[in-house]
Amino acid sequence: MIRVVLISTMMLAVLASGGMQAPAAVPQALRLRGGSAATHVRVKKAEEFLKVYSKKDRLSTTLSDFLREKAIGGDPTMRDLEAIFSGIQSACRSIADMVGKAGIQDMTGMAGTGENVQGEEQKKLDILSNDVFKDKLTKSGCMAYLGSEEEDEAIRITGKFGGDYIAVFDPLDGSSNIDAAISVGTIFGIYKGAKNAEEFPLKKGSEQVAAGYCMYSTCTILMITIGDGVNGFTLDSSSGEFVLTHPNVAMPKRGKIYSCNQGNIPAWPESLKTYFDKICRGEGESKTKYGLRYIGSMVGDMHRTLLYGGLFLYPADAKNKNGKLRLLYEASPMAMLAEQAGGKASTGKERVLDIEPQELHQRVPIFIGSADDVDEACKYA
Ligand code: AFP
Repeated sequence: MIRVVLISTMMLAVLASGGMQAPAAVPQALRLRGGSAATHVRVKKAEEFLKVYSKKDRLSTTLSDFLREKAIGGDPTMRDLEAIFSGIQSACRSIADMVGKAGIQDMTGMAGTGENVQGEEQKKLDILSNDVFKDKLTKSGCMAYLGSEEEDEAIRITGKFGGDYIAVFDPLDGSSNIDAAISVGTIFGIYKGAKNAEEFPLKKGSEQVAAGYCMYSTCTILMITIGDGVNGFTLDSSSGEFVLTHPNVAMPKRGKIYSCNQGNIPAWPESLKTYFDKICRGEGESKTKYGLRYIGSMVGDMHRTLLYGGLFLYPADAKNKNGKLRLLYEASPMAMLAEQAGGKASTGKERVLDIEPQELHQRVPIFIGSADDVDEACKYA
């Protein structure tokens, strides 16, 4: 009976018209509940009809629905975040499209613009992704400053689009992998309170109001936190919507995978070499034998670590005294996601989110992942 009530009169009328044959016999259960043969046929037909377009497609929660629901109630920060994420979604859709078509549209390879402020050569897609991300964030109307991996200095947003927020981002992290069609991603952190700042305000990661990444891989996934857990949304290419596919992500307390550039091991401190020797033999604290997975694209390596657990690290070594990864637009956003999913992120000496940044492109060593794995590794850092 409940199902009968749920089906609208209009739908039933449509289904009932069309020369359906009455069934030979009314099932016993329906007769006992007083249902007629015609009702039975209509219900069955409606059920078949509803299966054609699956419930998942009709009633899925999109990122826009998710944020709208949180904004109901009037929290002004949530209303701003809705606008900011609308820009981020739009930028990520465009970047996913460009990444997918890179080979066809001659967008692979170097841009020929020389090295950026990090001393790294820019790829064509670095420049294009940066342009898209800047444009969409600016048009959110919420931004006061944008700090990008691809820009030497932070950009001040004034005029009609000027707002109170700071976005720091790496528009296409792991772009050295692009030409081989390996996973890459966009990483971002969002801060508040910059409206009247004369200079780019450098804030600790713990002050982020939101953070996330978008991974461009076998599918496009946007993982976000607004400070109440981590949720993941997969781009449905037919509707263009990011659909909630990974609600309330919880990282396992311990994993059995480690992820690092093992080519750097000769330059690592001896204590860290000892740690890896132990976990590879199953002689670490968990007595589990660990395996190595390394993409060389932080978003891909962190996505796996968030879902499966384990440890991702880029420690300081003899060559990279401060590690390689950038505090503001790589380490801090990932640290917020890790902590919000129940994991940890440390430099080996202190919590990543507690570091007072000194400059936009500052580098920092990082140990990030399952809480127990990070704790154990930091004893050897
Ligand atoms: P690219 O953007 O130059 O490919 O660098 C990627 C990255 O910043 C980060 O995503 C990786 O985890 C890390 O560098 C890989 O560094 P190695 O190539 O030294 O392993």
